[in-house]
Amino acid sequence: QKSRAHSVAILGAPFSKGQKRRGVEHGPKAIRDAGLVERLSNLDYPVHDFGDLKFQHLEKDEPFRHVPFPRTVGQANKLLASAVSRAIDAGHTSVMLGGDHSLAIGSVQGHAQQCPDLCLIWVDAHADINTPITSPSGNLHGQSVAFMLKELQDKMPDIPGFSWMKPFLSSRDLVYIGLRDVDPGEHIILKNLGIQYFSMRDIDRMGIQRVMEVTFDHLLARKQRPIHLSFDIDAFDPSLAPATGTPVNGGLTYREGIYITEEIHNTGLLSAMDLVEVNPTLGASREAVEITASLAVDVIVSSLGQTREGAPVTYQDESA
Ligand code: Z70
Ligand code: MN
Ligand code: MN
Ligand code: MN
Repeated sequence: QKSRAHSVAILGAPFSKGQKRRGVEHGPKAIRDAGLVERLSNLDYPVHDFGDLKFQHLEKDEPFRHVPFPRTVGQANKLLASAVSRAIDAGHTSVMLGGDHSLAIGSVQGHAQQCPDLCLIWVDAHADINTPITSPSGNLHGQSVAFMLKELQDKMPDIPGFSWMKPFLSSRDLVYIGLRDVDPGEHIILKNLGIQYFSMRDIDRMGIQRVMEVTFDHLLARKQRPIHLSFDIDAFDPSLAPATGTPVNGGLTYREGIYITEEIHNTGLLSAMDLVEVNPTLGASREAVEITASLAVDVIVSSLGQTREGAPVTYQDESA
């Protein structure tokens, strides 16, 4: 499998109002401090770090029902969507550093502005597919996918802050990997829409290699298309990724997580990715934060082509 030598755009998204715990807005700094740019420069790509987006925090932002900060989250995602769209348009592979997972709304929407036929791989302990009606918490980071899906359009109320976007993704163009904490309303949606998902139980039964085969059969058999990878660090077992807001026992091993990203790289189709929910204020120790951030870097460099088996020598030649 060959992949075009793309440049990489890093977009920091220091934002936490998609959930109620502060601190996840420091995720981009923690991931950069863990050596992201140096590790990427070992690969064959030019890396453009565009720094952190500057999000506004609105003074007046009344909850919508029990959903907090709807306008702040909507406006942040609008800004992020245009940044991702510009990065893709300029020929980069977009790497968005969160921030909480509500940011996937803007990241995937901005990617879809340039690549309307994209497909989405969502690696997470959670399905993040509650509607504002089904959500037990109200938190928008548990609702990101519901904003994207065309099939949920008439289940979604008009939420202030989101009039700039319309649902753009079909439920058959989405696959989940790593689920183990799914709310009752989410389970009904997954089943009603026939969404392809692989829970941790499915990974136990099938093995990660078969899970990835079926994932690509489902998404790519009809045609090759750009992939958006949205990776929530809480997909990993809490022993590997302790510094996150909602750790759930029984998560991905290191090798399962890296196998997922190696296989995605090997398709040659990765076009944008998110790495979200690293919260450096939640680790029990400095080491807990550092292993979480370092794991995030491993996920990103593996998605972009770092291999465990080494690689042939390549020569830097921009004219090639
Ligand atoms: C729950 C909700 C969630 C991440 C928690 C949890 C969602 N289903 N996502 N942590 N990353 O509030 O909707
Ligand atoms: Mn998530
Ligand atoms: Mn999660
Ligand atoms: Mn090159």
